[in-house]
Amino acid sequence: MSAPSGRPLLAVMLPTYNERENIADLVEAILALPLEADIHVLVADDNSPDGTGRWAEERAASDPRVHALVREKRRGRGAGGIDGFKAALALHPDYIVEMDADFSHAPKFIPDLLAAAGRFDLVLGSRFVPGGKDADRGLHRRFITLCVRTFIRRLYRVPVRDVSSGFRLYRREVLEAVDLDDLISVGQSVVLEILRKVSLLGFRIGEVPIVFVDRTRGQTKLNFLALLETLLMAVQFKKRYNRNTVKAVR
Ligand SMILES: Nc1nc2c(ncn2[C@@H]2O[C@H](COP(=O)(O)OP(=O)(O)OP(=O)(O)O)[C@@H](O)[C@H]2O)c(=O)[nH]1
Ligand SMILES: [Mg+2]
Repeated sequence: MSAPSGRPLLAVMLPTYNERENIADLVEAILALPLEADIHVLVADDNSPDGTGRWAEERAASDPRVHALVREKRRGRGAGGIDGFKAALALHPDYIVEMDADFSHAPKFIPDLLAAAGRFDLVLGSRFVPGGKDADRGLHRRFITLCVRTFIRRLYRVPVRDVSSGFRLYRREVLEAVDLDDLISVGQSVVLEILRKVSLLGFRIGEVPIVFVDRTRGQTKLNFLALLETLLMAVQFKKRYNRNTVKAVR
């Protein structure tokens, strides 16, 4: 469905936990983008102690383009993002973008994601295609990403490079077909779970270059246990989703 303006509607879903130092600037930067689409922003917050959710609710009260989904307690990046997608779909957008709320994913790449939406159903913002970059990340972080990437590409046999990118644009039909209620991820593994399902469903997946930068404000929530959990979940998705359990839509 298009917005009343006749232009396509793009909903940007931001999962947040303690991003008060980033959220205000980020939302303004997204709303200011020069796009051939009406932009809405949905903040999916897990009742952050630092008041990120409260800020979003106040901002939403004075701007119809801003929406806040504040859950009672913290349940994880995956569960938070899934609820965020559901709330975003309720806005009847043509496209949904998901991105981190710590400025690692720069709003300036959203127009590139949208431009590729004519050719692909799911567009990944990719660090590993020509023009893309994993800037300023510590060596051990890059090594972790490389291991995850190599492992997942072989496990799922998906022809994409940045499998774990959380900066993505979906056509609405893709998220509807994924069946969000069927997802089991709680944490970061949600990006892999959705990628697995989307690829089995036969949708076109493409990549556009992005430059990923380390967060400069706020605290990281990533730790070794979370990484291990993501890899174990990835193996589980391989068994849970296959050509028999997930039917191609085209
Ligand atoms: N709703 C919700 N969002 C979360 C949760 N944990 C993390 N996030 C958000 O998910 C996004 C990615 O989390 P980050 O902490 O940046 O994880 P990362 O990018 O792997 O690691 P760093 O950039 O090094 O901090 C950010 O926007 C977080 O605020 C959670 O439990 N619930
Ligand atoms: Mg981050």
